[in-house]
Amino acid sequence: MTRQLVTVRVLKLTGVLIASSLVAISGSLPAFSAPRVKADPKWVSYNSSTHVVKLTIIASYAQPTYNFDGVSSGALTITVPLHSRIKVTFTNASAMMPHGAEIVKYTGSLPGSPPPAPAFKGATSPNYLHGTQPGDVQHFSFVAGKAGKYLLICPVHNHVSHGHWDWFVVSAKAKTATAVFK
Ligand SMILES: [Cu+2]
Repeated sequence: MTRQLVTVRVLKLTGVLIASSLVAISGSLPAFSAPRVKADPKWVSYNSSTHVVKLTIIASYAQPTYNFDGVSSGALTITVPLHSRIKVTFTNASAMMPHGAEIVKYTGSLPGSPPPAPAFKGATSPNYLHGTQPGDVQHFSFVAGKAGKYLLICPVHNHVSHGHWDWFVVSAKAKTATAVFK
């Protein structure tokens, strides 16, 4: 009896290992087929005295897909108060390819390549058209000076068409900064 139980447990463990391997393999497929891993809510914070938003953006987070903070294609909406200063820590967690970050005005459709200029002065990762190299961490900062609907995009060639974008909203009504996942 005991021996049988042990066998079952080993089989279960093997099953888990196989499942993990499948997840790892499917991670190389487009983002919509990959499991979702959401960011830590602490990655967005707002200081109402200094009007500073601290924002952590990680490209290719937790899985090797075209994602920001784990999600793609508009599944993340970051909202910040109008006139706040956004201090971004941007990490490219991909082991394979460059990724960047840029805030652009939403015009009713997704931008092509090359992308338009940033919506606010300084609202890109450094060298954004070429992206940040795998494993690198960079910082950039800008003032969200005009209310409206914007996109957080990866400006690297054709990445938007692979789903590498999310929403960025500048709100005159917002009292704090938030990140909402679909
Ligand atoms: Cu990208």
